[in-house]
Amino acid sequence: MKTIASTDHVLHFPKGELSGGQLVRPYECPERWDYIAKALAEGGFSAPQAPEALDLATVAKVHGADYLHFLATAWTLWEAEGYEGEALPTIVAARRMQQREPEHIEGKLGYFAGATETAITATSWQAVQSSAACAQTAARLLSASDDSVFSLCRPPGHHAGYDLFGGYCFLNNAAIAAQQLRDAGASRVAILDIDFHHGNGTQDIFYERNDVLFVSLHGNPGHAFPYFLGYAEETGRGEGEGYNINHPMLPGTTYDAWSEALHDSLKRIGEYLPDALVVSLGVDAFERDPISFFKLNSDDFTRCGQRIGQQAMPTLFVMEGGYAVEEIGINTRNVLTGFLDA
Ligand code: OKP
Ligand code: ZN
Repeated sequence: MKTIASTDHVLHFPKGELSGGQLVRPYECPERWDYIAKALAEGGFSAPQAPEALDLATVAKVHGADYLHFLATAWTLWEAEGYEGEALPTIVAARRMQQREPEHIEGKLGYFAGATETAITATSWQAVQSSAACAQTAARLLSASDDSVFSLCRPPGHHAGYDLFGGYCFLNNAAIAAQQLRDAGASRVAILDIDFHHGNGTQDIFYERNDVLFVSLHGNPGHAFPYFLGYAEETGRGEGEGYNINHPMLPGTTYDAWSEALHDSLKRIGEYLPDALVVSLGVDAFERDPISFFKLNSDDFTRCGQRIGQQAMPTLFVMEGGYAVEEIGINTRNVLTGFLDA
């Protein structure tokens, strides 16, 4: 299994994340990438390959043009105001307010904010594009001939909606991979999201489409970020009706219950007969993750990978979350080795 990764990830590392009423060192930090790369090398995986250039035409099929223009110019506009800190949204386009993009950068940040913890820095956009390029390159390899590929994306992507950033995400790497697979000839693509958090951005992007099935296992939105999406009754709309499946689970969920949802998800995915599977691979369902509440242990991640491997589908793993930094490498590698050993 090849790994696609870009050292550009270091270009996105805000000094502050708004958490617990403070600006703290972000949970989503560059060491996450280092630990994963190290664990893969120690596990005998081949050295990561750099991505090809990102094709923004593919990105423009899953994100709005105004949103992409905002991401590309946000820092310049922010800096021009003479602000000292990093660009953080302080207001959002809430209920009963105009959904209209303002001229001022403060307003633009709020208009495109899906959450307010995530800062934009001078070099974030380059890191974000390189992260998406990893997913797109991995998808090209899968379309060409590889059976499975791992895209070591950082920053992650599954909270990035059609025109929303937040939850550490800017471009939806898994969605870009799925779109790339479609454009290269796949008739149907399934996305399995096993990150602890609901992939609200991915759901948003494909909610009215039946060519991409989205299935997610995550913390119940009544208790967990992103709080405002991810309930079981969200099943898709229009042509997409029936092609969105959510498995919300409560605090304390262990592998016994979690794996039942996994088995159900993979059964539904099998029935969909996809030409390819994209796995949004977060390992924050881990029992010692600092911001999550499931109870999977490191061996459970191996079992999870084995179960995914039993589908025997062309599979692209896209890195999402995981914040128990010292264990993120082992847990990620366990999923991949479990998959390969299935
Ligand atoms: C991104 B991914 C910490 C709260 C964190 C944002 C979580 C984003 C998770 N005080 N809220 O899905 O792993
Ligand atoms: Zn997560």
